[in-house]
Amino acid sequence: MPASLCGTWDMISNVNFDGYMSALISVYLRKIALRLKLRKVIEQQGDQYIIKTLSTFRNYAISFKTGQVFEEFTKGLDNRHIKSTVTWQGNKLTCEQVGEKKNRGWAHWVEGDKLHLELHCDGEVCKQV
Ligand code: ECB
Repeated sequence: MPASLCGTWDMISNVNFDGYMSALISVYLRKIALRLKLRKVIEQQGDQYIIKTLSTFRNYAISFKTGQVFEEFTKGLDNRHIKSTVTWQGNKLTCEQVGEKKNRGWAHWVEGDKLHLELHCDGEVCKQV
C-alpha cells in the first residue's frame, strides 16, 4: 500500500511552475500565480478522492474515483475541458489529462514526510514539494 496522501500540505518549493503554465496560459495570470504559496488538501474514502488546491487568489478542486475517466473543467486555471483518469502507478497517484494539450498530466507521491507533485504539459515539467 502506498503512503496516504491525505492531509493539508503547504508548498515549500516550486520549480519551473512558470514553464508549465506557459504551456497553458498567457503571461498576465502567470505573474500572479507565480507568487502564490499553494496549499493542497487531499481527502480519500476508498477509491474516491478530493484534491483541493487553495490560494489567496483562487481555489481549484477535483473529485474523482481512481480508474474511472472523468470530465475535468479547469475552471479559473486555463479553462479547458479535458478527460482525466487517475490511477496508482506504484507509489504514485498519476493523472492523465487528454485534450487539446499534448502530454498533459500530473503525479503525486509521498517521500518521507513530504508531498511531491510533478505537473507536466507539452515538454514542460514543474516540480512542487
Ligand atoms: C488554484 C490555485 C492556482 C491559481 C493560479 C491561477 C491562475 C493560473 C492559471 C493557470 C495555470 C495552470 C495551472 C495552475 C497550477 C496549479 C493548480 C492546480 C494544479 C493541478 O492540476 O493540481 C492537481 C494535482 O494536485 C489537482 O487538481
